[in-house]
Amino acid sequence: PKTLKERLSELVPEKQEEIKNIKKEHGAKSLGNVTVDMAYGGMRGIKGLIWEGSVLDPDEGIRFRGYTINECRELLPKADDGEEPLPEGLLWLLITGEIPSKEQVQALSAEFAARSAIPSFVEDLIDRCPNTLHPMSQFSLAVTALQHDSNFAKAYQTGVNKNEYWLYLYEDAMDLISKLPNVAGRIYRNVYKDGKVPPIEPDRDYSYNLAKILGYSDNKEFVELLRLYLTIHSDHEGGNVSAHTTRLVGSALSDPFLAFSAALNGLAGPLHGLANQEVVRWIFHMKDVIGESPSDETVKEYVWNTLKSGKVVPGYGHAVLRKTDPRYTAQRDFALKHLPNDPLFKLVSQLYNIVPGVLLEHGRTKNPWPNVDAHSGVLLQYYGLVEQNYYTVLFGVSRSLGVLSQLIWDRALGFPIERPKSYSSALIRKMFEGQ
Ligand code: FAM
Repeated sequence: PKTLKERLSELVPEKQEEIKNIKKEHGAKSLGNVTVDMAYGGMRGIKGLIWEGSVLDPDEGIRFRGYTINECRELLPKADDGEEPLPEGLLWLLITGEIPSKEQVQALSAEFAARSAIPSFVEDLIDRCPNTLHPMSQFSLAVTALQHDSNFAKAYQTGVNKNEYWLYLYEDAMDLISKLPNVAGRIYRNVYKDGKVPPIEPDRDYSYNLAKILGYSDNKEFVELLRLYLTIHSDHEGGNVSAHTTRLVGSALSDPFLAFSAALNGLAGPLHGLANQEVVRWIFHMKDVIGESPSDETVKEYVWNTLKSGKVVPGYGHAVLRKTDPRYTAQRDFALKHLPNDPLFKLVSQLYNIVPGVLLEHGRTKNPWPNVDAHSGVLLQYYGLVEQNYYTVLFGVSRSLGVLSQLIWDRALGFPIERPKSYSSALIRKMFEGQ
């Protein structure tokens, strides 16, 4: 069977041709109007990006290359000992648009393991971080430092032809994804354990190896959870902060390490990826205030108190989604199967029954339903990975799959440097009030 790079090499010229034709046929057509409100409102609703790997429907949620999460769970290859999809297969799907064979996925697992070592100076850098430095900051600086060995940056310096950019970008993307378990695992072991990092096993899958580095691979269910987790957090179309940042920074021809570390800094924000940490913190605080098994009434009051004190309810709401996030539902399915009687899961379920009603009554948020972050923490807690400040690192490992897949295509398709136009408020007034 073909390797991912071989298949991609066949697809690149086809896709280049397709885009040329799309631009010729439809290039002058409008994707919609841009209003002054949109310019002030975080560009919400402006259709101004092309993103091949996934499209987010407000009601149905994400589809990866046209496949829903449930379809991916069914169709993507599984490990011999598992039922959840292997994220290696999702990467193949995101890059090619095709469902890979089990053999092809196994080859990717082996490739990731083979490329997984990180330079000793990056190990030293991580080891020298104080435990009080947030894991996401350590993650970001380690990924920046991996830039040292960027194939793309080197090729650019030696004056490679731009038609070949994507080949080097591909190598960097594969290197970066492969090295993330060693980076993320080292941070975890340093901050929360004794600093000893076990080796990657060359014949195991990516999620198993990540679980092993973290110290949880003896639990098969946890490995399964990671397979699901890494699959569903990978990509959420192009406009979210981490995806758009990767695209934006990469468009300056900064290499993938620089682009992805910038994305991690965005993912570390509480309105984006840090929300999974915030959800657990908020639920623990709730338990402290109203007890382990509170009545619906007291939960409702706690939610109202959060809103009245001018804070967001973490894990609820979304800029695009208008229904329950299918990534939430997939994790809920997992919990119903593996931990139906867990008290924390019961609290999360109780919140699911109560929060949307409160948010609707509050009347501000456009989407009262839970997003992916409302559920991920409780699953990790159950298996003993209780350090919630670490959770966004796992989100980051997964997000690499989506954003780097697209970055390969950005260069293969010759997308230009991003540079939208901005106006000042004075100019807006001049334009519409004629002053
Ligand atoms: N709790 C309280 N208020 C909320 C809210 C929530 N969960 N979600 C939205 N609002 C407020 C929002 O702050 C805004 O208030 P103002 O009018 O006072 O400015 C108003 O409702 C309208 O906002 P919106 O249009 O519904 O949402 P946005 O598109 O501006 O923002 C989110 C989207 C996700 C940033 C927002 O819903 C939020 O802050 N949620 C909580 C944090 C969270 O869970 N983030 C994770 C998102 C996730 F899926 C991810 O990136 N991983």
